[in-house]
Amino acid sequence: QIQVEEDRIGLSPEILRRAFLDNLFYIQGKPLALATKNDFYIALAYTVRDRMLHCWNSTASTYTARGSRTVCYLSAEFLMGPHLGNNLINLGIYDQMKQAIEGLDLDFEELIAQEEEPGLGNGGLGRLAACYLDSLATLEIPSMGYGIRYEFGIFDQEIRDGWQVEITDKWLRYGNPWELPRPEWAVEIKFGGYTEPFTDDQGRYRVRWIPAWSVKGVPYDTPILGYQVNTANTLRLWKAEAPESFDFEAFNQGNYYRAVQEKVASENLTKVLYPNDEKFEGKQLRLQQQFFFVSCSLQDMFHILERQQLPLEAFPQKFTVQLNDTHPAIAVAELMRLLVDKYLVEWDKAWDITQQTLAYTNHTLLPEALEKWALDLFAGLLPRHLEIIYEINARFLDRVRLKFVGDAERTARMSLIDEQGARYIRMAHLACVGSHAINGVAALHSELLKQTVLKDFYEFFPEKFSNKTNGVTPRRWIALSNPSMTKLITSKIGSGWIKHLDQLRQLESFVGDIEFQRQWRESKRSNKQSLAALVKNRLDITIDPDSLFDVQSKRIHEYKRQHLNALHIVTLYDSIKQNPTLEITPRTFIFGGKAAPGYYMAKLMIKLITAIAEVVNGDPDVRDRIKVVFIPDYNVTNSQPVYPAADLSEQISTAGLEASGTGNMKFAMNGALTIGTLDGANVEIREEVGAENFFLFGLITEEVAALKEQGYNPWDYYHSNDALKAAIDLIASGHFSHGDRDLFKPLVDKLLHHDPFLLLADYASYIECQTKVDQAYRDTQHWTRMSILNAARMGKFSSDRSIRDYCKEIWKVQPIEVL
Ligand code: 26Y
Repeated sequence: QIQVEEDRIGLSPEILRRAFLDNLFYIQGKPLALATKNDFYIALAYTVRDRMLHCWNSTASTYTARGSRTVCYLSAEFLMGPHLGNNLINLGIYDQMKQAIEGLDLDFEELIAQEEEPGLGNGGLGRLAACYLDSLATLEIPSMGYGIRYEFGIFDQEIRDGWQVEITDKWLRYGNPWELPRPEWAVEIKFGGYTEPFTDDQGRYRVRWIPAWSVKGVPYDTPILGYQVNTANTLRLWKAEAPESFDFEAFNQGNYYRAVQEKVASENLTKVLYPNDEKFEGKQLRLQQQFFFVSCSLQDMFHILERQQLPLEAFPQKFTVQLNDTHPAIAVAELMRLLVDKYLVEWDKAWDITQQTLAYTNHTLLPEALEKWALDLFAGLLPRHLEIIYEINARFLDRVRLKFVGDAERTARMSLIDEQGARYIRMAHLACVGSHAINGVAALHSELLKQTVLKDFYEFFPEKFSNKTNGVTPRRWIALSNPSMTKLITSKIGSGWIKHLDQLRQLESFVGDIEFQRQWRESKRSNKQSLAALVKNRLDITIDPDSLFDVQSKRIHEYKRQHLNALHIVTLYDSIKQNPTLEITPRTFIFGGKAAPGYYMAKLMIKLITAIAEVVNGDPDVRDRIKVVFIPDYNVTNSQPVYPAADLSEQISTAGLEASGTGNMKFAMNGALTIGTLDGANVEIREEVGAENFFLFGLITEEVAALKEQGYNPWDYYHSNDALKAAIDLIASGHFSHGDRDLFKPLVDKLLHHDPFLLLADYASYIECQTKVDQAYRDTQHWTRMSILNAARMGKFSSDRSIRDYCKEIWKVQPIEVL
């Protein structure tokens, strides 16, 4: 019996190996000789999961016993990335397990690479949620992630003939060993129908909602283990299923086919993640998804309250709920409905509870990303919630009128309902009114929020506003992704930095140490070598690890300006063609990123990059000076070898438009230098690493606004800069499109005639800055110094710091140690 226990918890290579073989046989049903790679992966995953389950159980019982206050992080997206490697790091058994597996003559890295990552997010916002879960667990904060278990996550990207092609992400195809379904905690979610007022038997005025249909929400739980602690929190994702019984029983008497149809319809709800980021589409299914996961999660909290026999008033003490953008903002109305209609709490008290419980994070200033639901669509799906929103609005606008007497325009601007023309519900307004705290995700962004989109709200309740600069987890983004640098750093300053990233500052004392510099370069060089091997393997392109690796990887978006980067490449290409003996620092331009399937211009940007790559890489005149690579299917898995291999990180958004950025942090932590605008967290990164270790260019936010104000004309820039004109003309001429002058015309025309993201205005400054990069890279010693200082000074951007700030200033929660 003791031996059985040991096999599930023991950490030595011998026990791990025995446990692995045991799982292979008893879970996958295969002996070593018959097992496939996937069988090995699953057996390995269960071997790791077994070692997490004690922590998970003790965590739950500790929280219950201590009556802890819980952070509930509500997010429509969790871009977790593969679990296996991360869990091995957090358990502290990566090397032991490697030894155990290699002892069986199996390729450990290959088995880790076997995992299909849960791509349940688009980009920055979803990945931030994942980093925050890691830090919450590591900091021993009682917390729960709540979201949607999409059957199909973000699409897989293939590049065919230079264009993006989307392939369905079947991540659950071979099973998911990390989740446990909890059907016993399913909840019912209602939709549609109508409401009617009535007087209850105590003579109270009440409203009854008679919904038209319902679905069942089934929770699937994944343990989230902290780094070298016993805390394992929970990510609870909801799957929609057909209801146990609604009226269908009667309705479907004898109609088997119809009954099955209903089941299919219910399950559609959580089928697929919407692949748009930062572009709102008022689709009914999307609103259903939002309400579904919010209602499931809030009902779950009430069940926990009941199970712990706590009164309703305790709700805001027991739970603090963070809304990750407005995607879960319907929580304001749903929490009010549950309190008022179901639990019979009077309005004012319910409103207190709601406000005290909720807090809202804004992630974007782009007007096209702000969610506003057409009123009739909303009314059709959530008639009772609409009434509640009207009531919230009426009471809120009364207060606005009282504070700003006679300012009818302000009242109209602040209304939860947009009534200029067709009527809409403004979800950001709902979130602001229903929350006690509102934050942006970088200092600049938080300031701009107060000056622009949320100005009226800031003037009305300034005390709600604060900044919480984003961060990323050093566990995944350094310890797991960059083992060579991790080893080197640890050899100098010990391993405390993985939990206390500020300790990286100790590296500063080695910055002048020639031997350390050499080791630093060697580590970077080996990471570049690995990426080069991957590129060779996947794309059959040879890239030189001694060239400067210049990387821009992120969602493809006009405001992120991948096409500005492309203009630089074309400019370099053109100057080599004009002067074939031109001496430049050899560079490899690396791109990665997905375009929203319906975003035509972004897809054309991908085609432009791949078209330039084709010509540049195939031109013997250029050889060995510039290479261009587009890495297909950029996701968490594929990004992990990219950050450690970068020399230069491209963070070149139009100032004022990138709320924070988090890739910028991952690159700098891994020793890349940044070329960037004063935007988002770039501002703070530059402050930390020092202006002399950062390549700054471009207009600042105020200049962008002023230029637009005075009337921006890209045409003038085109005509007054020969290099710019030459680059654009070369694209327009069909040089990169086999003579086709039409292909890139929409892109070129937009730049010449509108250029809403001011590429042409920033071009000269960007090129000049890139020339400085070119020169700086030739001074190897100095570049190495700058690289070390960048990594050494990134402590602020650990998500541990972000989470500590949230805990102290918004959530008011304390760590609870799990023994
Ligand atoms: C409304 C819907 C279409 C929608 C879906 C996804 C709207 C927005 C998004 C995603 C937004 C997003 O990822 N924003 C990014 O959040 C990061 C984390 O805070 C920031 O670092 C990054 O600057 C911001 O663009």
